[in-house]
Amino acid sequence: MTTDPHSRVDLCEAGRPFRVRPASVMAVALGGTVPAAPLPARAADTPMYYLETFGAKGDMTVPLLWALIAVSVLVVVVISAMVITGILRRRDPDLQAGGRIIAVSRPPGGIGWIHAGLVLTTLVLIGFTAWTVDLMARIAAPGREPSFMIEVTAQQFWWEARYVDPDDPARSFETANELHIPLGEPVRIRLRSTDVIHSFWVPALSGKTDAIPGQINETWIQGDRVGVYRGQCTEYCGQQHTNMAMRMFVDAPDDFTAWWDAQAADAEPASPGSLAVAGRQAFRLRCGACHTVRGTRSAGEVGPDLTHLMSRTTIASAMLPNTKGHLSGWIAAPQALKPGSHMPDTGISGPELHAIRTYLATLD
Ligand code: HEC
Ligand SMILES: [Cu+2]
Repeated sequence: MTTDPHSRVDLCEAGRPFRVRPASVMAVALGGTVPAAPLPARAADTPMYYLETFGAKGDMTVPLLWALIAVSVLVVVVISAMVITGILRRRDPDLQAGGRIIAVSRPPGGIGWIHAGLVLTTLVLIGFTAWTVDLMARIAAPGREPSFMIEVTAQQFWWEARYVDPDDPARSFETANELHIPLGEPVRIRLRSTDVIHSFWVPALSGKTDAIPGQINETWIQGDRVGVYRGQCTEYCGQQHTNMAMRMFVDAPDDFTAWWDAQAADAEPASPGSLAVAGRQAFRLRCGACHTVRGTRSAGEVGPDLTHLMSRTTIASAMLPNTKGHLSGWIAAPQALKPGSHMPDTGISGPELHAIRTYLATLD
């Protein structure tokens, strides 16, 4: 069994073709912000595209990026023009005038160009160094203190996310691979890794921060447009590095609060006597050692928390859409879909699979 490439979650999210909006690119390059044209929800959906950003942190970084691109292009153009001019204006000296060999000589005055070039390059480099250092200081901390924190633990090959309510520990909860943040609010991200070095990156919102075993790295993120943004592990971490993606939802404040409330709740108990109850028992035996469903006796810590699995749009680190078919395929043969992932093929029977899937469908 192989993965059908068309069944994967589209890189461009929501099937939206990759598109640069020149007006916003210019505005950003000139140090401004993206014009806040009223856009329908999800219009900010972008693929792994970082030249246009939708969050305070990314917005601060992008002018430097454009300036570096502009200077690099300018250098290539100027150098190419000089080389071409030199070739066209070349005069072949007559090296053997009257049978005598004449040494090649350089016309005087050329050294001035070299000095000018050196001075100019040095000034430009110093300028960019100063800009970079200043920018790094400005993006080190958000403009105001974040109201909550997400503890993200990178694992081969998925993202564990623990939302921490600073005032009410009972409202803290765990989820995986699909993160939600409220519109226009800075959120602190505390990064850990349990195995190898990974790196957290949601290009349209902010730069990269490594997740290093034995170390805690902190960063922050902010989304200023409602939408879904793709994130990706950006430090090679093993066989399924490519499929270690994530989806970051920037929600309107009310939607975010509703999402948090739903996530913090335990799973609804399955109705007695239903197939879902049989499924829950099979799940506890087959899957409960690795997966938690809050409110049940399954409390494994190896894989993603599945308490509200159905609230997620994708599974297996944004690799597959969360549909009935993909979910069945994943449970039956994770190693065929994502070879090397840490979920083993459990060899369950057809009826067991049916019961477990029916049970999982109740976890919304
Ligand atoms: C040995 C531990 C282990 C066992 C047993 C196990 N899983 Fe998993 N499971 C994982 C890991 C690890 C992942 C993350 C895989 C990845 O994305 O790379 C995962 C991912 C999943 C996901 C996707 C979750 C998401 O949001 O991405 C589902 C659904 C799932 N498992 C269901 C099951 C079911 C049902 C069973 C029992 C038949 C089961 N698992 C047994 C470890 C396990
Ligand atoms: Cu990784």
